[in-house]
Amino acid sequence: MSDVHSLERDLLAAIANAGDEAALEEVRVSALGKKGSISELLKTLGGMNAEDRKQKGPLINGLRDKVSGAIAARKSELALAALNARLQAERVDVTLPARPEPRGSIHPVSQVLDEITAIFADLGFAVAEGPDVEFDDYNFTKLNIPPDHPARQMHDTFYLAPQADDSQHLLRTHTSPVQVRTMLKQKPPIRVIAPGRTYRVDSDATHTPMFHQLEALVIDEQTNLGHLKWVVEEFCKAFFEIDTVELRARPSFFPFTEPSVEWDMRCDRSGGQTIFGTGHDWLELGGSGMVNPHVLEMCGIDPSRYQGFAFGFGLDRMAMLKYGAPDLRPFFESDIRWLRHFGFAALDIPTLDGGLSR
Ligand code: FA5
Repeated sequence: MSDVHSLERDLLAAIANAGDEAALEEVRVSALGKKGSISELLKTLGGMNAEDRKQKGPLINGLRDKVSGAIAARKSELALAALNARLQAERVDVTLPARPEPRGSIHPVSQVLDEITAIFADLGFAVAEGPDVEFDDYNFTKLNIPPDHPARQMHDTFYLAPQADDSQHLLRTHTSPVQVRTMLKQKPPIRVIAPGRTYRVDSDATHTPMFHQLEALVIDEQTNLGHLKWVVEEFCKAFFEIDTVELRARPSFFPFTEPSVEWDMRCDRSGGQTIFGTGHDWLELGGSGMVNPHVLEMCGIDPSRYQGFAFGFGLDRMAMLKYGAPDLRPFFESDIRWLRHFGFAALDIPTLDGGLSR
Protein backbone atom coordinates (compact mmCIF):
# COMPACT_ATOMS: atom_id res chain seq x y z
CA MET A 1 0.00 0.00 0.00
CA SER A 2 3.00 2.26 -0.07
CA ASP A 3 1.93 3.40 -3.57
CA VAL A 4 -1.39 4.71 -2.11
CA HIS A 5 0.52 6.60 0.56
CA SER A 6 3.05 8.02 -1.87
CA LEU A 7 0.24 8.97 -4.29
CA GLU A 8 -1.50 10.74 -1.41
CA ARG A 9 1.68 12.59 -0.49
CA ASP A 10 2.29 13.64 -4.12
CA LEU A 11 -1.30 14.74 -4.69
CA LEU A 12 -1.54 16.74 -1.44
CA ALA A 13 1.76 18.45 -2.30
CA ALA A 14 0.51 19.25 -5.84
CA ILE A 15 -2.73 20.65 -4.39
CA ALA A 16 -0.82 22.81 -1.91
CA ASN A 17 1.46 24.09 -4.68
CA ALA A 18 -1.34 24.89 -7.16
CA GLY A 19 -0.96 28.69 -7.57
CA ASP A 20 -4.34 29.36 -9.18
CA GLU A 21 -7.67 27.74 -9.94
CA ALA A 22 -6.51 26.50 -13.36
CA ALA A 23 -3.50 24.65 -11.86
CA LEU A 24 -5.74 23.18 -9.17
CA GLU A 25 -8.19 21.97 -11.80
CA GLU A 26 -5.32 20.21 -13.56
CA VAL A 27 -4.43 18.35 -10.34
CA ARG A 28 -8.11 17.44 -9.84
CA VAL A 29 -8.42 15.98 -13.36
CA SER A 30 -5.12 14.08 -12.96
CA ALA A 31 -6.42 12.47 -9.76
CA LEU A 32 -10.23 12.31 -9.95
CA GLY A 33 -10.91 12.71 -13.69
CA LYS A 34 -12.09 9.73 -15.75
CA LYS A 35 -8.55 8.54 -16.27
CA GLY A 36 -7.13 10.07 -13.10
CA SER A 37 -4.77 8.20 -10.79
CA ILE A 38 -7.37 7.72 -8.02
CA SER A 39 -10.13 6.77 -10.51
CA GLU A 40 -7.77 4.11 -11.94
CA LEU A 41 -7.13 2.77 -8.44
CA LEU A 42 -10.87 2.67 -7.74
CA LYS A 43 -11.36 0.62 -10.91
CA THR A 44 -8.94 -2.04 -9.59
CA LEU A 45 -11.28 -2.78 -6.67
CA GLY A 46 -13.71 -4.62 -9.02
CA GLY A 47 -11.06 -7.20 -9.96
CA MET A 48 -9.95 -7.95 -6.40
CA ASN A 49 -10.96 -10.84 -4.25
CA ALA A 50 -13.12 -10.11 -1.24
CA GLU A 51 -10.25 -10.19 1.20
CA ASP A 52 -8.13 -7.64 -0.75
CA ARG A 53 -11.14 -5.47 -1.44
CA LYS A 54 -11.99 -5.35 2.27
CA GLN A 55 -8.48 -4.24 3.04
CA LYS A 56 -7.78 -1.83 0.13
CA GLY A 57 -11.31 -0.47 -0.38
CA PRO A 58 -11.28 1.84 2.66
CA LEU A 59 -7.73 2.96 1.87
CA ILE A 60 -8.49 3.95 -1.73
CA ASN A 61 -11.88 5.50 -0.87
CA GLY A 62 -10.23 7.33 2.01
CA LEU A 63 -7.58 8.66 -0.40
CA ARG A 64 -10.33 9.89 -2.75
CA ASP A 65 -12.17 11.68 0.10
CA LYS A 66 -8.99 13.23 1.48
CA VAL A 67 -7.90 14.50 -1.95
CA SER A 68 -11.42 15.82 -2.76
CA GLY A 69 -11.51 17.65 0.59
CA ALA A 70 -8.02 19.10 0.07
CA ILE A 71 -9.00 20.32 -3.43
CA ALA A 72 -12.18 22.00 -2.10
CA ALA A 73 -10.26 23.67 0.73
CA ARG A 74 -7.51 24.89 -1.62
CA LYS A 75 -10.12 26.15 -4.05
CA SER A 76 -11.78 28.39 -1.49
CA GLU A 77 -8.34 29.54 -0.30
CA LEU A 78 -7.43 30.55 -3.87
CA ALA A 79 -10.80 32.26 -4.42
CA LEU A 80 -10.31 34.31 -1.25
CA ALA A 81 -6.77 35.25 -2.25
CA ALA A 82 -8.00 36.29 -5.75
CA LEU A 83 -10.76 38.41 -4.21
CA ASN A 84 -8.33 40.11 -1.83
CA ALA A 85 -5.92 40.82 -4.68
CA ARG A 86 -8.75 42.36 -6.71
CA LEU A 87 -9.99 44.47 -3.81
CA GLN A 88 -6.46 45.71 -3.29
CA ALA A 89 -6.01 46.55 -6.97
CA GLU A 90 -9.38 48.29 -7.33
CA ARG A 91 -9.24 50.16 -4.05
CA VAL A 92 -10.90 53.59 -4.10
CA ASP A 93 -9.75 56.27 -1.68
CA VAL A 94 -13.08 57.76 -0.67
CA THR A 95 -11.34 60.62 1.09
CA LEU A 96 -10.10 62.02 -2.23
CA PRO A 97 -12.24 64.75 -3.89
CA ALA A 98 -14.78 63.28 -6.33
CA ARG A 99 -13.37 65.34 -9.20
CA PRO A 100 -10.55 67.83 -9.53
CA GLU A 101 -11.30 71.43 -8.52
CA PRO A 102 -12.58 73.39 -11.54
CA ARG A 103 -9.79 75.68 -12.72
CA GLY A 104 -11.77 78.65 -13.96
CA SER A 105 -13.82 80.98 -11.76
CA ILE A 106 -16.68 83.42 -12.12
CA HIS A 107 -15.64 87.09 -12.29
CA PRO A 108 -17.04 89.20 -9.43
CA VAL A 109 -18.89 91.43 -11.95
CA SER A 110 -20.61 88.37 -13.48
CA GLN A 111 -21.37 87.12 -9.96
CA VAL A 112 -22.89 90.47 -8.93
CA LEU A 113 -24.84 90.59 -12.19
CA ASP A 114 -26.33 87.15 -11.48
CA GLU A 115 -27.11 88.15 -7.89
CA ILE A 116 -28.86 91.35 -9.01
CA THR A 117 -30.84 89.56 -11.70
CA ALA A 118 -32.04 87.00 -9.12
CA ILE A 119 -33.11 89.77 -6.71
CA PHE A 120 -35.02 91.80 -9.29
CA ALA A 121 -36.60 88.75 -10.89
CA ASP A 122 -38.05 88.04 -7.45
CA LEU A 123 -39.46 91.60 -7.34
CA GLY A 124 -41.15 91.05 -10.73
CA PHE A 125 -38.68 92.88 -12.99
CA ALA A 126 -37.75 91.68 -16.49
CA VAL A 127 -34.27 92.15 -17.94
CA ALA A 128 -33.97 94.62 -20.87
CA GLU A 129 -30.95 94.99 -23.11
CA GLY A 130 -29.44 97.54 -25.43
CA PRO A 131 -26.30 97.76 -27.60
CA ASP A 132 -22.93 99.09 -26.43
CA VAL A 133 -22.68 101.21 -29.61
CA GLU A 134 -25.61 103.58 -29.24
CA PHE A 135 -27.26 106.45 -31.09
CA ASP A 136 -26.42 109.88 -29.73
CA ASP A 137 -30.17 110.47 -29.84
CA TYR A 138 -30.92 107.62 -27.37
CA ASN A 139 -27.90 108.20 -25.13
CA PHE A 140 -28.54 111.94 -24.80
CA THR A 141 -31.25 113.74 -26.76
CA LYS A 142 -34.25 111.55 -25.87
CA LEU A 143 -33.03 111.66 -22.27
CA ASN A 144 -33.53 115.41 -22.30
CA ILE A 145 -29.85 116.18 -22.97
CA PRO A 146 -29.93 118.13 -26.27
CA PRO A 147 -26.67 118.66 -28.26
CA ASP A 148 -25.64 121.88 -26.51
CA HIS A 149 -26.61 120.76 -22.99
CA PRO A 150 -23.79 121.11 -20.39
CA ALA A 151 -24.59 117.66 -18.93
CA ARG A 152 -22.95 116.13 -22.01
CA GLN A 153 -19.58 117.40 -20.76
CA MET A 154 -19.90 115.29 -17.60
CA HIS A 155 -20.08 112.06 -19.59
CA ASP A 156 -16.60 112.14 -21.25
CA THR A 157 -17.95 110.35 -24.28
CA PHE A 158 -16.17 108.04 -26.74
CA TYR A 159 -17.62 109.16 -30.11
CA LEU A 160 -17.46 107.08 -33.28
CA ALA A 161 -16.92 108.62 -36.73
CA PRO A 162 -20.15 110.31 -38.00
CA GLN A 163 -22.37 108.17 -40.23
CA ALA A 164 -23.03 108.95 -43.92
CA ASP A 165 -26.47 110.33 -42.96
CA ASP A 166 -24.76 112.60 -40.38
CA SER A 167 -26.16 110.63 -37.42
CA GLN A 168 -23.69 110.23 -34.57
CA HIS A 169 -22.84 106.90 -32.92
CA LEU A 170 -21.05 106.60 -29.60
CA LEU A 171 -20.17 104.07 -26.90
CA ARG A 172 -23.04 104.44 -24.47
CA THR A 173 -21.99 106.43 -21.41
CA HIS A 174 -24.71 104.95 -19.20
CA THR A 175 -27.43 102.30 -19.33
CA SER A 176 -30.18 104.94 -19.41
CA PRO A 177 -30.63 104.69 -23.23
CA VAL A 178 -32.15 101.26 -22.49
CA GLN A 179 -34.95 103.23 -20.78
CA VAL A 180 -35.57 104.97 -24.12
CA ARG A 181 -35.44 101.72 -26.10
CA THR A 182 -37.84 100.03 -23.67
CA MET A 183 -40.38 102.88 -23.66
CA LEU A 184 -40.29 103.19 -27.45
CA LYS A 185 -41.32 99.57 -27.90
CA GLN A 186 -43.33 98.70 -24.79
CA LYS A 187 -46.42 100.31 -23.34
CA PRO A 188 -46.81 100.68 -19.54
CA PRO A 189 -46.89 99.06 -17.09
CA ILE A 190 -43.10 98.74 -17.43
CA ARG A 191 -40.86 97.11 -14.84
CA VAL A 192 -37.36 96.36 -16.13
CA ILE A 193 -33.73 96.32 -15.11
CA ALA A 194 -30.95 96.83 -17.65
CA PRO A 195 -27.52 95.79 -16.43
CA GLY A 196 -24.67 96.24 -18.89
CA ARG A 197 -21.36 97.66 -20.07
CA THR A 198 -20.88 101.43 -20.28
CA TYR A 199 -17.93 103.60 -21.38
CA ARG A 200 -16.39 106.93 -20.41
CA VAL A 201 -12.98 108.55 -20.94
CA ASP A 202 -12.05 108.09 -17.29
CA SER A 203 -9.39 106.18 -15.31
CA ASP A 204 -8.35 106.15 -11.65
CA ALA A 205 -8.75 103.81 -8.63
CA THR A 206 -12.55 104.04 -8.76
CA HIS A 207 -13.10 104.87 -12.46
CA THR A 208 -12.35 102.73 -15.51
CA PRO A 209 -12.98 103.53 -19.20
CA MET A 210 -15.28 100.50 -19.39
CA PHE A 211 -17.51 99.80 -16.42
CA HIS A 212 -20.97 98.40 -15.68
CA GLN A 213 -24.19 100.00 -14.58
CA LEU A 214 -27.47 98.68 -13.34
CA GLU A 215 -30.46 100.61 -14.66
CA ALA A 216 -34.00 100.15 -13.38
CA LEU A 217 -37.19 101.60 -14.83
CA VAL A 218 -40.75 101.40 -13.52
CA ILE A 219 -43.61 103.18 -15.32
CA ASP A 220 -47.22 102.90 -14.26
CA GLU A 221 -50.17 105.14 -13.40
CA GLN A 222 -49.55 105.56 -9.66
CA THR A 223 -45.82 104.94 -9.27
CA ASN A 224 -44.18 107.43 -6.88
CA LEU A 225 -40.97 108.20 -4.94
CA GLY A 226 -42.14 105.99 -2.05
CA HIS A 227 -42.08 103.00 -4.39
CA LEU A 228 -38.61 103.98 -5.54
CA LYS A 229 -37.35 104.10 -1.95
CA TRP A 230 -38.94 100.74 -1.14
CA VAL A 231 -37.37 99.06 -4.18
CA VAL A 232 -33.91 100.47 -3.38
CA GLU A 233 -34.32 99.36 0.25
CA GLU A 234 -35.42 95.82 -0.64
CA PHE A 235 -32.65 95.55 -3.19
CA CYS A 236 -29.99 96.64 -0.67
CA LYS A 237 -31.26 94.20 1.97
CA ALA A 238 -31.10 91.30 -0.46
CA PHE A 239 -27.84 92.32 -2.14
CA PHE A 240 -25.83 93.13 0.99
CA GLU A 241 -27.50 90.16 2.77
CA ILE A 242 -28.62 92.17 5.82
CA ASP A 243 -32.00 92.44 7.58
CA THR A 244 -32.21 96.21 8.01
CA VAL A 245 -30.92 99.08 5.92
CA GLU A 246 -31.07 102.80 6.48
CA LEU A 247 -31.08 104.98 3.38
CA ARG A 248 -30.22 108.65 3.06
CA ALA A 249 -31.66 110.61 0.14
CA ARG A 250 -29.68 113.57 -1.22
CA PRO A 251 -31.09 116.00 -3.77
CA SER A 252 -29.36 115.67 -7.12
CA PHE A 253 -29.73 116.58 -10.76
CA PHE A 254 -30.14 114.47 -13.89
CA PRO A 255 -31.82 116.01 -16.97
CA PHE A 256 -33.90 112.83 -17.42
CA THR A 257 -35.37 112.70 -13.89
CA GLU A 258 -37.30 115.30 -11.91
CA PRO A 259 -36.95 115.35 -8.95
CA SER A 260 -33.60 113.53 -8.80
CA VAL A 261 -32.26 111.76 -5.73
CA GLU A 262 -28.89 110.18 -4.87
CA TRP A 263 -29.02 107.34 -2.35
CA ASP A 264 -26.53 106.50 0.39
CA MET A 265 -26.72 103.50 2.70
CA ARG A 266 -25.63 103.50 6.35
CA CYS A 267 -22.44 101.57 7.03
CA ASP A 268 -19.53 101.30 9.45
CA ARG A 269 -15.95 101.73 8.24
CA SER A 270 -14.39 102.30 11.69
CA GLY A 271 -12.69 98.87 11.90
CA GLY A 272 -11.01 99.11 8.49
CA GLN A 273 -13.64 96.83 7.04
CA THR A 274 -17.06 97.93 5.77
CA ILE A 275 -20.00 96.61 7.78
CA PHE A 276 -23.31 97.27 6.07
CA GLY A 277 -26.48 98.43 7.83
CA THR A 278 -25.03 100.01 11.03
CA GLY A 279 -22.46 102.64 11.98
CA HIS A 280 -21.81 106.31 11.33
CA ASP A 281 -20.62 106.25 7.71
CA TRP A 282 -22.52 106.43 4.43
CA LEU A 283 -21.94 104.42 1.33
CA GLU A 284 -22.91 105.95 -2.02
CA LEU A 285 -25.27 103.82 -4.10
CA GLY A 286 -26.06 106.01 -7.12
CA GLY A 287 -28.57 108.30 -8.78
CA SER A 288 -32.29 108.02 -9.35
CA GLY A 289 -35.47 110.04 -9.69
CA MET A 290 -38.92 110.30 -11.16
CA VAL A 291 -38.73 110.02 -14.95
CA ASN A 292 -38.94 113.53 -16.42
CA PRO A 293 -42.36 113.95 -18.17
CA HIS A 294 -40.53 115.41 -21.15
CA VAL A 295 -38.62 112.09 -21.54
CA LEU A 296 -41.90 110.14 -21.35
CA GLU A 297 -43.31 112.35 -24.07
CA MET A 298 -40.26 111.93 -26.35
CA CYS A 299 -40.58 108.16 -25.90
CA GLY A 300 -44.27 108.10 -26.86
CA ILE A 301 -45.77 107.71 -23.38
CA ASP A 302 -48.53 110.04 -22.22
CA PRO A 303 -47.18 111.93 -19.16
CA SER A 304 -50.66 113.01 -18.11
CA ARG A 305 -51.52 109.37 -17.50
CA TYR A 306 -48.23 107.68 -16.65
CA GLN A 307 -45.35 108.38 -14.34
CA GLY A 308 -42.51 106.36 -12.94
CA PHE A 309 -39.03 106.17 -11.50
CA ALA A 310 -35.60 105.12 -12.67
CA PHE A 311 -32.24 104.55 -11.04
CA GLY A 312 -28.73 103.84 -12.24
CA PHE A 313 -26.12 102.32 -9.93
CA GLY A 314 -22.47 101.46 -10.61
CA LEU A 315 -22.35 97.67 -10.74
CA ASP A 316 -18.56 97.34 -10.40
CA ARG A 317 -18.65 99.71 -7.44
CA MET A 318 -21.22 97.44 -5.81
CA ALA A 319 -18.97 94.42 -6.41
CA MET A 320 -16.05 96.38 -4.88
CA LEU A 321 -18.08 97.27 -1.81
CA LYS A 322 -19.59 93.85 -1.27
CA TYR A 323 -16.43 91.83 -1.84
CA GLY A 324 -13.88 94.27 -0.40
CA ALA A 325 -11.85 94.99 -3.55
CA PRO A 326 -10.05 98.31 -2.95
CA ASP A 327 -9.23 99.25 -6.56
CA LEU A 328 -11.45 99.02 -9.64
CA ARG A 329 -8.70 98.78 -12.29
CA PRO A 330 -7.63 95.13 -11.60
CA PHE A 331 -11.23 94.09 -12.35
CA PHE A 332 -10.36 94.38 -16.03
CA GLU A 333 -6.66 93.49 -16.10
CA SER A 334 -7.14 89.68 -16.33
CA ASP A 335 -4.50 89.01 -13.66
CA ILE A 336 -4.97 85.33 -12.85
CA ARG A 337 -3.93 85.83 -9.18
CA TRP A 338 -6.59 88.53 -8.70
CA LEU A 339 -9.19 86.40 -10.46
CA ARG A 340 -8.37 83.40 -8.24
CA HIS A 341 -8.67 85.55 -5.13
CA PHE A 342 -11.90 87.36 -5.99
CA GLY A 343 -13.50 84.77 -8.32
CA PHE A 344 -16.45 82.51 -7.50
CA ALA A 345 -16.97 78.77 -7.96
CA ALA A 346 -18.47 78.13 -11.37
CA LEU A 347 -21.33 75.95 -10.15
CA ASP A 348 -22.47 78.13 -7.20
CA ILE A 349 -25.25 79.90 -9.05
CA PRO A 350 -26.70 82.72 -6.92
CA THR A 351 -30.35 82.25 -5.93
CA LEU A 352 -32.44 83.88 -3.23
CA ASP A 353 -33.29 80.51 -1.64
CA GLY A 354 -29.85 78.93 -1.99
CA GLY A 355 -27.91 82.06 -0.96
CA LEU A 356 -26.49 84.80 -3.13
CA SER A 357 -22.80 84.73 -2.30
CA ARG A 358 -22.55 81.72 0.10
C1 FA5 B 1 -25.73 108.07 -14.54
O1 FA5 B 1 -25.00 107.52 -15.33
C2 FA5 B 1 -27.21 108.07 -14.65
N1 FA5 B 1 -27.57 107.49 -15.90
C3 FA5 B 1 -27.84 107.30 -13.48
C4 FA5 B 1 -29.32 107.47 -13.40
C5 FA5 B 1 -30.15 106.55 -13.99
C6 FA5 B 1 -29.87 108.54 -12.71
C7 FA5 B 1 -31.53 106.68 -13.91
C8 FA5 B 1 -31.24 108.68 -12.63
C9 FA5 B 1 -32.07 107.75 -13.24
P1 FA5 B 1 -23.75 108.76 -12.99
O2 FA5 B 1 -22.99 109.49 -14.00
O3 FA5 B 1 -23.73 109.33 -11.62
O4 FA5 B 1 -25.30 108.58 -13.37
O5 FA5 B 1 -23.22 107.25 -12.92
C10 FA5 B 1 -23.88 106.27 -12.14
C11 FA5 B 1 -22.87 105.40 -11.40
O6 FA5 B 1 -21.95 104.82 -12.34
C12 FA5 B 1 -21.98 106.17 -10.44
O7 FA5 B 1 -22.62 106.30 -9.20
C13 FA5 B 1 -20.77 105.28 -10.35
O8 FA5 B 1 -20.99 104.26 -9.37
C14 FA5 B 1 -20.71 104.61 -11.69
N2 FA5 B 1 -19.64 105.18 -12.54
C15 FA5 B 1 -19.64 106.33 -13.24
N3 FA5 B 1 -18.47 106.48 -13.92
C16 FA5 B 1 -17.73 105.38 -13.66
C17 FA5 B 1 -16.45 104.90 -14.08
N4 FA5 B 1 -15.69 105.59 -14.94
N5 FA5 B 1 -15.99 103.72 -13.59
C18 FA5 B 1 -16.77 103.01 -12.74
N6 FA5 B 1 -17.98 103.36 -12.33
C19 FA5 B 1 -18.47 104.55 -12.77
